[in-house]
Parts: sequence; C-alpha cells; structure tokens
Amino acid sequence: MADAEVRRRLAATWGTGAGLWDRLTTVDHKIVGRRYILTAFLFLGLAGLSAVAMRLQLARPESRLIGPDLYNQLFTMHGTTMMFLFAVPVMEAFGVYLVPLMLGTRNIAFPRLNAFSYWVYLFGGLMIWFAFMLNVGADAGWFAYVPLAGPEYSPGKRVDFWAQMITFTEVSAQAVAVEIIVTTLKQRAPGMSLDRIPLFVWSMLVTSVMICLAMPAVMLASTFLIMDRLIGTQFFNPAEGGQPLLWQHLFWFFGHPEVYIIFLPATGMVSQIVVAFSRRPAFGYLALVLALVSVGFLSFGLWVHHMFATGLPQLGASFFTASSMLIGIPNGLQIFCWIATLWTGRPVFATPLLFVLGFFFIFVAGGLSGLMLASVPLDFQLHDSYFVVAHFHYVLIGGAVFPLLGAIYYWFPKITGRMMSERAGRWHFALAFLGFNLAFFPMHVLGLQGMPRRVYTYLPETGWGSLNLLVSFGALLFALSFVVLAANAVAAVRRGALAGPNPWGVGTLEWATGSPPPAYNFERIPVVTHREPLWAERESLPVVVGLAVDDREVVATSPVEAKASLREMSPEPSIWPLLSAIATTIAFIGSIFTPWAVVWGGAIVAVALIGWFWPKGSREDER
Ligand code: HEM
Ligand SMILES: [Cu+2]
Repeated sequence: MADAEVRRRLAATWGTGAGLWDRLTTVDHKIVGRRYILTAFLFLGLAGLSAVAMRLQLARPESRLIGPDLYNQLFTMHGTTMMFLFAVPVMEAFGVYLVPLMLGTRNIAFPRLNAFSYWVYLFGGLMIWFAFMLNVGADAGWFAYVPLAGPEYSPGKRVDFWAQMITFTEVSAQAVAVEIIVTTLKQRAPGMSLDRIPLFVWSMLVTSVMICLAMPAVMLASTFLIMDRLIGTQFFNPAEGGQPLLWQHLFWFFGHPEVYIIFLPATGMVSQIVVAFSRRPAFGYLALVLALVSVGFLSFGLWVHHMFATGLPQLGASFFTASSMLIGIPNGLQIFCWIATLWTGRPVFATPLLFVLGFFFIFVAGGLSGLMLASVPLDFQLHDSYFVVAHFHYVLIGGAVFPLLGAIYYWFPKITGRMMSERAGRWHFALAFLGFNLAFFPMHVLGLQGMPRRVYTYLPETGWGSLNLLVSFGALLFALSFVVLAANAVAAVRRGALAGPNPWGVGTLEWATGSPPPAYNFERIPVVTHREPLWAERESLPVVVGLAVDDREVVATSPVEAKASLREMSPEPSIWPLLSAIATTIAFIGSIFTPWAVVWGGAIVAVALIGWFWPKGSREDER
C-alpha cells in the first residue's frame, strides 16, 4: 500500500470529526490531553486571581478592601484550586498528551476512562467555583482541619461542597494514574525495554503509582468528613470516641506525597529539557530513575513533619525529622546528574532551559528552608508563620511551576505545530524570576518577625507594612509574567513560525511524527533500539509492519523487555463517558443535600455504566 493511502485510511479510522457530537464523544488522548491542559490553566488563572486579591488586601496594614469572611474563602479557594485543580491535573494532563507519543503507541490505555476522567475533573472544578460565586465557597483551608471543618464550627454547606469536590477530583486523578501505568507497562513500542523509557515517562509512572497509594487516604478522609457533617457519624468527634488527629494523619498521609506527585513529573520535564538542550543523553540515567523511585518511596514516610506542633511522642518526631532530611539525598543526586549533563554537553540556552536554571535556583532555596522546618525546635518557632508560606511557594513554584513553564515552551511546537517567540519567552522568564523572588523572598523575613499566616490584616505597629507592600508588588509582577506567556501563546498559535516534526533536534519518539501529531500518532509503529532513538537511527527508524489500518489496533508489549506480544483493539468513540460523568456529578451534588442521593444517584450512575459497557459485536466478529 502506498504511504499516502496508509495515511488516508489511518486518518479515517482514528480521526475525530469537527462536529459537536465528535467533540463530545472523542477518545483521542491528544484532544483530551489538550483540553485537560487548557482547563488546568483556566483554574490556575482563577487561583492566581484569588492570590492577587489576597495580596492587594495585605499590601497595607488595616486595609478594608476584603473582609475576614471573604478572605477565608479566598485562601481556601486559592490553596484548594492550586493543589487539586491545577498542579496535579496539569501534570497528569501532560502525561495524557505526551506519554503515548513518547512510548510510540496510538492511544492511551482505556481511552474512554480517560474521557470520563476529564469530564469528572471539569465538573468537580466548576462545581466548587460556582459554589464560591454563590457565596458558599469553602473557607476552612485547603487542609480543612477538624474540628474547624466539622459540623459544629462550620455549619452550612461550604465544607460539604469542598469535601465532595475533593472526592470528585481524586476519582479523576486515580483513573488517569491507572491509564498511565497500563499504557507504560503494556503499550511501549517494541524494543523499548525498561532501561530505554524516556525519563518523563518514568516520572509519570512513579507518580501514578504514588497517586494510587496516596489518594485513597484523602478520599476516605473527605468521605468521613461529609458523613460526620450530614448523617451524624462521629469519626472526628472526641466527645463520641472520634479523633481529630485521625483527620491530620489521613490528610497528610496523602498531603506530603502530594507534593512529590506534583514535583516528580516536573523533574521528568527537567530531565527531557536538559537532555534536549545539552544535546547529549542524560548523565546517570540509572541514578535518575533510582532517585525517582526512592523519592516516591520515601515521601510516604514523612507526613508527620506537618504535625510536629500537635504534641507527638519524642521518638516519632525524631524519626520523621530524620526521614525528612534523608529525602534530600535523592533530590540532590538528581540535581547533580542534571548539572553533569549540562556540563559535559553543548548547552543551548533557549527559553525552556532558562526556566530549568530558574528552577535549580529557586528549588534549592526552597529545599534549604525545608531542612530548617524539618527540625522540630525551629518548626515550633516558625509554625504557621509566613516563613512556611515562603517555603512552600519556593518548593511548589520553583519545583513545579518553573519546570512546567519550560515544558510549555519545549512541547508547544509539538502540540500546536507552531513556535513561540523566543524573545517574548526571555522577557517572560526575566519577569517571572524577578517577580517571584520579590513576592516570596521577603516572606521568610516576615515569618521570622512573627507575622502569622491566614490573617486578613495586621496592625501598623507591627512594622510589617513595607515588606508586605514589596511582596504585593512582586506578586503583581509575577502575575503579569503570565500575561506575557498568554500573549506569546496566542500570537504563536495565530502566526508563529511553522515548527516541523523536530524543531529542537531531539531524540525521543514524540518528535518522530508530525507537529501537531496526526490522529493515529505514528504512520508505522516504531521499533526502539536505543534510549534516544532519533539520535541513534540517523537514517530512519525501524518499524512494525502488518498492523491493521482499518481497525483501531495497537501493539501490546511485555512489561519488562517490551517484546511485541499481541494486537489489541483500542475502544471507539462513545458518548457514555460524558453521560456517566454527568450522572456521577448529579449523584455527588445531590448527596450534599440528601443522603438518599447515594441511592438514586447510584441507580443513574449504574444506568450510564451499563450503557458504557453494553457489549457490541466488534468488526472482527462480522468478518
Ligand atoms: C501568583 C502566585 C501566587 C501567589 C501571589 C500566592 C499567594 C498566596 C497567599 C497570599 C497565600 C495565603 C497565605 C496565608 O495567609 O496563609 C497563599 C496560600 C497558599 N498557596 Fe499560594 N500563591 C501563589 C501561587 C501558588 C501556587 C502555584 C501554588 C501551588 C501549586 C500555591 C499553593 C498555596 C497553598 C497550598 C496555600 C495554603 C492555603 C491555605 O492555607 O489553605 N500558591 N498563597
Ligand atoms: Cu511534607
């Protein structure tokens, strides 16, 4: 068959039409991934606006811009949105888009579940923001500590909306994690043995396993919470034998790994960018993989460092101090490997690499303040002060947002087919780096001077006024840098230079196909013989032959050596994932108002699932 004919028939098999129905039923991981990324950035915008509002209020002492009640909602919505609706979803969204391409397969495993996950995430996120606009916004902090979040001190529906939204987004996060694990272990291009998997995919694999272990803890906690609030259980009420500390243990058993669930994919992005712009394979590939795995493992042993001030036994506190410091070792190792890669390569300082250098600086600074907080006596002093706010923004923004921004510049040409402006990119970087440090560095000092966090105002006599003004100014600059990013992206989509398949000259498989990739990803499934296949095979990649072009066939491979083992059918588009997500949403929202919603909601979800899984004869049977 001629190449053009193969492409035409593959496009007819895998393509998504332009109509509304096609859009609502699509199961193409690239379309879902793109939506996911855009939605996550929408939520970043909302969370960023709430941060700017808080900083306007705190710019001067005794400001009357925002009252205490709204302020409580703002910091809760900010933290909740950043953590649950932006940071984790955006990393998974990049995984959904990139992992199948980097592995050389045609679609993610369980593509309908993937569509479902996206809708659930969207509806859950919209729900909590509608609640906020109707003045039932969550207001007990993103960690919702009981008893403050319990029925006694938080009457009304605010915390109920929060608790259900958590369960919602975690359903979606878990589903995506399962898809990524199965795609990585079963759908790699033949020959891509475990030691040839791109580092970003490794990081998504480790992260996905962590999601499967950590998220159930918070789903359990939020479900207990809503039961305490709505149907009179007493999980967290000490008067009836419950335990408020149970909340903190469940929450932080999830909450600390959560930080690494955000951070590890970011390190994967850093690895890809460092390799691409040093123009050499990663120094210490094996060490980097082992570091990912050990960070993933160790992060489950640190949660109690968030609870030092709760009066734990001494031995326990020492153990968690030691393990918190231990995790610095694999993190340091990763940084050494990246520096060695740059050092021994021929680095090109394009925008993505600038953001990675910014990441090195900010993340190391955040790690140092983290070491300080891991020491119990210092933590007693600094607990719930602005020092902590400075620390976690250094780690979260330096550790995740800067690599993410680099990743946007790096993969934008692949996703859209167009290049972003390098000049605007440099301006964006300079503004972001300056704005960030102006906004967050002085917070360390404010914390040492005793300014508590989660306060909506402070007195002039405290002398915190001028540093707060500086902080707010920095926050505005930092926010402005995102306007530069948005303008750059919009201009690039409209009239950026055409990118071509591999504009940076990189070695991994996603660059072996068109930009943007065609619906079927690869005309012929590649066979991998090297860690950087496009660098090793200068002529052309070896490929798998004999895969159907009129059926959605993918190659299934063995988990360790990636030997081709069988052909699998990948599901067709379907409306049921969307209908199931709507049914789930109705059931969840209903349960905020009546426990009976669990019963009738279960019934409509069951109907939708029956539709989803109704057996249909496959084309195979017809033949
Ligand atoms: C434009 C950049 C940002 C600014 C100006 C900003 C500012 C703030 C402020 C003023 C607070 C309240 C501190 C307090 O009173 O305790 C806060 C809390 C918080 N921020 Fe940010 N932030 C930004 C970005 C981020 C990002 C990217 C993340 C996560 C990925 C994040 C996560 C959090 C969390 C988890 C809290 C704690 C909320 C709570 O106490 O319930 N922030 N931020
Ligand atoms: Cu922690």
